[in-house]
Order: sequence, then structure tokens, then C-alpha cells
Amino acid sequence: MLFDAAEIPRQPAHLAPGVVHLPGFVSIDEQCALVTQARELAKHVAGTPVAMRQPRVGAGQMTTWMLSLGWFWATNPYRLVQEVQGHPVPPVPENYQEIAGRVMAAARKIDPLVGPTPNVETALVNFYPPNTGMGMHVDAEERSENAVVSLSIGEETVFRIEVGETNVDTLLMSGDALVFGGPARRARHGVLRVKPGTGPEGTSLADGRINITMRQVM
Ligand SMILES: O=C(O)CCC(=O)C(=O)O
Repeated sequence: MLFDAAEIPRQPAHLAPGVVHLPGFVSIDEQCALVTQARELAKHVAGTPVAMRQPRVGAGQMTTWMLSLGWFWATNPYRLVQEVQGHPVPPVPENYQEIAGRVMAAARKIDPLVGPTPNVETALVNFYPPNTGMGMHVDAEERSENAVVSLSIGEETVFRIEVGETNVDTLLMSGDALVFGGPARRARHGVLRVKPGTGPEGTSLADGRINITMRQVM
């Protein structure tokens, strides 16, 4: 790389009521620790019914690999369950709650509408291979109205959220945190294709992007 986009200063942004973007919130060392931890969690359940998988949705298969923690995100039909064929879902690691608390405290300073810190009862660790994304959807399975806390690690993507009739787009880079809560908790959102070659050194992720979302279920 001739120069590094991560060095261009970016400011916290209030994208819409209840939506806050916190660029570079997580240090490279913490990102690396989160990737290592996610790998260990995935290894632990590999080959079981709660393994990291590319979920089937309708007749198709998602391009994203998903690891469910706390509750398992089952599809056809969409539902959250606590075991699959007798296999318990791995618990949410304790550090996730602490991170969610830090992110929410910073987000509330920018927009109190993001609301209280979610009790992190479930988390999805999504791995996006380069050039894959996720279509527009609503996170509707959790009963709680508390915010979703989202962390990005690795290659860049564009996050899109619908606010009324308008699409609000923001670039998500490695280490960024994003919160959508309050009036935006049930907003449609998705991510465009992950841009190959844009991940920083030091995360231990060779390519692609990891997104960790933390949510309250009940
Ligand atoms: O990858 C992202 O930033 C968004 C993930 C997402 O929309 C979801 O897990 O529901």
C-alpha cells in the first residue's frame, strides 16, 4: 500500500435518530484478540449442528458465514433457539458485554435516543469473504427493543440503513463500531460487497471482514 486510508481522521457521526457511527473505536490489538477468540469459539463447535455455517434462506444459501452465540439464529422460518438437535449454543463471551457498555456510553453522548446498553444475550459473528455482502433486512427475531451494537474488523464495506424514504450510507472500516437503536432498532439495513485488499495489518485476518453484532433477546 502506498498510504493507508486508516490514517485519514474520521469523526464520530450521528447518521440518523438512534444511529451512531464510532470510527476506529476498537484498537488493532483488541480487534486481533476478538478475531482469535472468534476462531477458538468456531473451532470448538466445528462439525456440530451449532457450527459456523452459511445459513440457507428460502431456496438459497447466504454467502456470509455465521456463528451464533447465546442463541442460535435459525432460518426457514427465522427464529432464535437455545439448542439445535440437543447441542447447546455456545455462550456469549463475557468481554462482549463490557465492549457493548463502552460503545453504548460513547454513542449515548452523541445521541441519547440509542437508549440503554443491551444485555448481550446473543451475538452473531459474521464472516464475509471478499466481495460478499448482506442484503437489506430487519433484525426482527429479538423481542427486546434495546439497541444492536455492531463491530467491524478487516476489509471495508458500506453499511446502508433506511431512514424513512432515504438510504443513509456510511463506510465501515476495521475497528469501527456502529449502534442502531431507539427509532432505528427495526430499520432495514444491509452491507454492500466487502472491498478486497482494504483490511489493515495486525488483525490476524488475512482477508474478508468480520462483523460482530451484540443484541438483547428478551
Ligand atoms: O455486517 C454488518 O455490518 C451488518 C450485519 C447485519 O446486518 C446483521 O447481522 O443483521
